Amino acid sequence: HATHRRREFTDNDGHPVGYGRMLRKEDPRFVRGQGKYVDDVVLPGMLHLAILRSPVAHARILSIDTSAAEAHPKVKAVVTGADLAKQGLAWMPTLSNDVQAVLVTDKVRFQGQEVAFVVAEDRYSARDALELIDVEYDVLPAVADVRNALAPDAPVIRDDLDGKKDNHCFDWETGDEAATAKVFDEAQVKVTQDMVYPRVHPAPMETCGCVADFERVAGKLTLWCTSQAPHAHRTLYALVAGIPEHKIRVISPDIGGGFGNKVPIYPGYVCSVVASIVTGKPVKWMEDRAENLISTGFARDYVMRGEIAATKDGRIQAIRTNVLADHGAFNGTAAPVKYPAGFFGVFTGSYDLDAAYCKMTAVYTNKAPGGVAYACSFRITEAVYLVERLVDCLAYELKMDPAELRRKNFIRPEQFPYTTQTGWVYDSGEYERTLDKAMELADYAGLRREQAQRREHGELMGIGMSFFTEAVGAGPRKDMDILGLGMADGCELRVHPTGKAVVRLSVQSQGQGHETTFAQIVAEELGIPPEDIDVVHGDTDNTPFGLGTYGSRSTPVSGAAAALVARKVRDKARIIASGMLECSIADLEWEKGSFHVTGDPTQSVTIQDIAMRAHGAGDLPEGLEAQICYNPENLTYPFGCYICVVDVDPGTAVVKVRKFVAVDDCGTQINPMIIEGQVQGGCAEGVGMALMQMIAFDEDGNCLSASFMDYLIPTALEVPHWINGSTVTPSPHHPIGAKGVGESATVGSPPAVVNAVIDALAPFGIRHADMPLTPSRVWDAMQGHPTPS
Ligand code: PCD
Repeated sequence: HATHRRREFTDNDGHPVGYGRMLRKEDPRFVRGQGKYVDDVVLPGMLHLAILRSPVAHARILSIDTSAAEAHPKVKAVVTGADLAKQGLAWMPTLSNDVQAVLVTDKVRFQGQEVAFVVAEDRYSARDALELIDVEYDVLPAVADVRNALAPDAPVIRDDLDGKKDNHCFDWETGDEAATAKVFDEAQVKVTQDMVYPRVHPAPMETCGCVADFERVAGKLTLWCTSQAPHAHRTLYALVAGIPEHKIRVISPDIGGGFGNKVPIYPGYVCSVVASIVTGKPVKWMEDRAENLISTGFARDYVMRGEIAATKDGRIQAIRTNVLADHGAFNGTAAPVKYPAGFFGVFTGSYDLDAAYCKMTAVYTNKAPGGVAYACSFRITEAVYLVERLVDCLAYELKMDPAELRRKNFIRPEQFPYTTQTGWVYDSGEYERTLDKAMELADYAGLRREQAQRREHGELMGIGMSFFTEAVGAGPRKDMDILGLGMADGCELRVHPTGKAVVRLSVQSQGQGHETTFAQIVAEELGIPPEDIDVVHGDTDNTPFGLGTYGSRSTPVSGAAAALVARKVRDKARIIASGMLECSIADLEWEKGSFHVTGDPTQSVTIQDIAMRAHGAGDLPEGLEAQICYNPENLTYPFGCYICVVDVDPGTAVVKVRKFVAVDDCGTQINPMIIEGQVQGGCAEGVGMALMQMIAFDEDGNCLSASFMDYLIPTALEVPHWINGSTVTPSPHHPIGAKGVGESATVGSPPAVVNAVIDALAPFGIRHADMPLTPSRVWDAMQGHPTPS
């Protein structure tokens, strides 16, 4: 593993180069309030767009009267679905080959759906004018509970689809049904558990929005947009709106968090583009918080029945699951097309099984569309929750320690690369080492002793563990594309004459620190200090094509591209160096940003010398630059072990997370400080999902979680001081051995927290209760009747 060796070295002047805990280059800008977000874009003559949203979940539109709004002195245009339909723009494709209404033409299908828009001189007038639009709704019964969606008398939501007579969306299965049934039939121990992963929302700090500027003379559209995938968005606008692709420029400036929420194309973006074309002026649209929560991509919403089969002494043999998936009114899931259930197939977890099977039924409901991968590489969060809860249920029935049960069933190091029963090829892993480290950091044995003592006094202390394996870095082009666009990434690198460099990425950061870490990757390969390397991203006119940032794919895909493009530049530098040192290429050795003649370190040239020479007088054919496109051969499979300790107040049922240990293995680490930040943020989100959050609906389809008064975001008060640890098991197929990590904690932490709460409630004979474990739900569980979710 020579290429995986950590080389924390300094350049000739003693500056650190390459991997390590470097402070983030972007932070001086952010902490001084100098970030430039979409809402900071102000153009001359810019107009403002506001969207009228449906107050009801399911209704035919009988009439829309826009005359009063049009008469408002500051209003420039009012547009309805009927107007868009005339241009063939009333419907748009979703990322999963469904269609979604841009503005309602026939009937409303979820509360908050886009009905009309107003363009006015300022934001306030646009919003005021919404109130002047008169819409007559003929309200229909709504399907709000996924379990009722397929009832024979359920109202048909998608009657726009040809011949559609029910709310069925798709069926999907994976694994071997017969082989799994056989294992279950013969198994000594079988445990079945129903569980719900409730609908949650990414709720990034910055809501979605854009500024569309269509220049009539040039015929060019510039769209500043909160997008996690500017290149993919550009191509889709070109295909749908018919504007030639080179006449569209998508700029994703600083983004205040994405978490999957900014992957889809929302009606608001399309409306803004239309508005700019119609008015000939730049048009800004920014959602408010309620709009973001009720209408943009939700996540999860899986109703799962899990079954686990094992021997009496705790060898897990098979897992089987049946899932009812709520996809809302339009299937807006963002996942590679061949994977309608995302990467849910990894529900076999970190364990060596004999068989596995999943059957899934997806349905439409009168709820907002989505199914985005909220800090989750395409449904891995649901998969990990399922298996990690099931393992704890099994431990409960076998009266075994959950940590030992896991250890006993791990895929062993010598089994990698390991093909799971559902066909995923895990690249590398050393699970036991990570488990040991977490148990040591948490003092697991000590915690169990303390728990036993506290229980004697009626105290409810719980210890929960989860061990997860993720599949991130989509993905191999042969299997993975989104609407026909293969999931490879480009990268371009130029070294300027003075030895400073610029690297252009096709991915786009939403706060992860790419300006730092991608400079570090190039620095590691070229020996140029990261401070001297500028990272350009988020502008389709200035970066190579690629599929964007989600599913923790930047490091696995673009990170590989950055390393390889730097090696390509280094190969060019080597040729130039051989000319400068008048020796053959084979006689050159590379070290710390310089080449020297083998056996004579005094005969050397630095990468900076070479850069100047590459651009100097003489007959060298080209400068010092390169470009590549990287198509990953496999996904990367990071893993980790999380241990959570909670105390439940026996009088109020309030859960307090007291301690949380997270040991992550993401292969080679570029910046351990950033990795810890990623993990801590994701753990906080996990505590939120496990204990506080849910996008809830009443039976009429009214969204009950449309503000942060109802949809709770964990703060420093609700989370403990995190304890981070790591192990390093490089990916064998990634050029620098790195795996993704951005979503590991959101994936791994909810089951750890829930397992801890259930463990605390053991004295009540509780085996399961559904998230979010709010005081009322925990209280109900303590009374012996967990709330049905
Ligand atoms: N890293 C390092 N090393 C390794 C890995 C990694 O250092 N080995 C680092 C990098 O570089 C970056 C980070 O870390 O910086 C991350 O990475 P990744 O894993 O590759 O990822 P990305 O792609 O970059 O990103 C993405 C993610 C996601 S996906 C999400 S959700 C979230 C995360 O990211 N989001 C966010 N994180 C974050 N952070 C912030 N701040 N913000 C945000 O928004 Mo999805 O699918 O979209 O749902």
